Amino acid sequence: MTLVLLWLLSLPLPALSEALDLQCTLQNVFNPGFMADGHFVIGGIFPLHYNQEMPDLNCTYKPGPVKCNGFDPRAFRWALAMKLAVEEINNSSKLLPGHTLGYKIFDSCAYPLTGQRATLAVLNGRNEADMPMCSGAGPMVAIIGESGSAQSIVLSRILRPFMIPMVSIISYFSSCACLSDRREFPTFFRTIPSDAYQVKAIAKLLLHFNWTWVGVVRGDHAYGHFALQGLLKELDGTSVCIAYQEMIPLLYNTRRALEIIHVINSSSARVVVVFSAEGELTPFLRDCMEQNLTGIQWVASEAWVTASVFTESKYYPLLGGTIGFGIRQGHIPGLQEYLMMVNPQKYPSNPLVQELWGALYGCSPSPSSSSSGGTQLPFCTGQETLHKQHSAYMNTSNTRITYNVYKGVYAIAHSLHNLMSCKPGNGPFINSTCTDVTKVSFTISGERVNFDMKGDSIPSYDLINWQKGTAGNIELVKAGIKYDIFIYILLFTKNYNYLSFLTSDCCVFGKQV
Ligand code: TCR
Repeated sequence: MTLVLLWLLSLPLPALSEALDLQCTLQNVFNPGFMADGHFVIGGIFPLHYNQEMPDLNCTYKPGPVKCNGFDPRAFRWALAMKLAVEEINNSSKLLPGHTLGYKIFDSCAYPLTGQRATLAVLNGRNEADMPMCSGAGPMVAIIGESGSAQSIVLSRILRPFMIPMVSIISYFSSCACLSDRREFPTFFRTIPSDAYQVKAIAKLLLHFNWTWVGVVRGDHAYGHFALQGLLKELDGTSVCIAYQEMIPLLYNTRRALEIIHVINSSSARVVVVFSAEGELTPFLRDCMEQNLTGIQWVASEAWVTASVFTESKYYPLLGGTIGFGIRQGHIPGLQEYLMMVNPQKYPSNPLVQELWGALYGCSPSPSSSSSGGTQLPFCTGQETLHKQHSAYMNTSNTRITYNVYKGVYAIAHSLHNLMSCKPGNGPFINSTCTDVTKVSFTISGERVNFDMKGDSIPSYDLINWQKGTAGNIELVKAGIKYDIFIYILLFTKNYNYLSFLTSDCCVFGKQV
């Protein structure tokens, strides 16, 4: 802290004012990936890169800009789903007639600190009076984001002191039960169910299969922490006991991973519940493979139970039989065609589209850009055709998170629509006023969407089981196939046993049962 202060004081005056002048410059150094004007603007924050390179902060010279590495085509698909939804709404004569939505989409690099910068950048220029130099757009009404719970906590905390009640946050995959606390996160909503329901379901699953001795591994973040606490609470007083609780460190290190693998190996518990996101789990599972870990029945949290990176055949001995609850999927009409229309020729000055080409084809349509490692990629025309095999970007067969993003944008549009078509004196709130945007309810892709008092959506999960595919790869199979499991049924009729249809031949298991 003192060092930073000394560094600031040692700067010549113009440099000092430059360092302190945040007004509007964020917009320049931190450009939105996509933006469009409208009567109302929606911000979007997506983890368009896997990670970021921390600038050297030794305070002997001005730190360089943050560099984000590892472009994520899947997150790019989420961002485009937001853009598609906005464009659909703007073309609709029924929803928000006479008004347009604009958007500004930013990258959080899957990291809370960069997410914080993205939040400030989204808010910057919120209205002309506040930021005269950053004019041009309508008022910011909501933010679609953030991704991980840790990032959403940061985002909500930044917005809260400004008391901007209109700026609601609608997250597409922050599932931490902690975010349901209305006092702490008053404007937070989400289109993913709270983990409070998932841990109830996992506890039921363990009891259903009589898996009474289990280990738990979790990531080092709000998601992992609260999911573990929730599960412990659900299992309290049942016949299931926890053999160990281990944490994969945020900054992955193999030494610690080997210790965890040793604990798993030497415990007699053969069932391991893992609350982790796919990115951080990848190096851990690679180390598990190297250590030849087998015979484990993995219970996957929703964040990795549908992760396509683990479906290669080499993972079968380790992961075959994995079971867990995945969030409901939904169909987005026209998404595939929309994604196919994106190419570097159409967006010549958008660096993200250039990076998409780098990630999908290993080539660069602009001679000056290079890959994340700094090496020059071979040149390509930008006219290459997108195929179904570019699955990280093009796979729209079972959209879950993408669908959550899409639903979030529609939720905002319906709220605004209700707000504007409400007649004063006929509104549903105190003194029949029309002020609450939170009471929104609509149908999309055959699903009724609404939020409870805590901003949570109605939970519904698919039970997913990893079975051997014909090519030796892993196939994600919906166990009890015909059924979607609507867990909320259980919550309202307490004794409803929603797993009762699962017979012992429903699934493949990773351990001898
Ligand atoms: N909630 C996690 C992050 C996460 C995720 C995902 C990441 C969830 N589902 C799917 C990638 C893909 C669930 C969190 O941090 O809240």
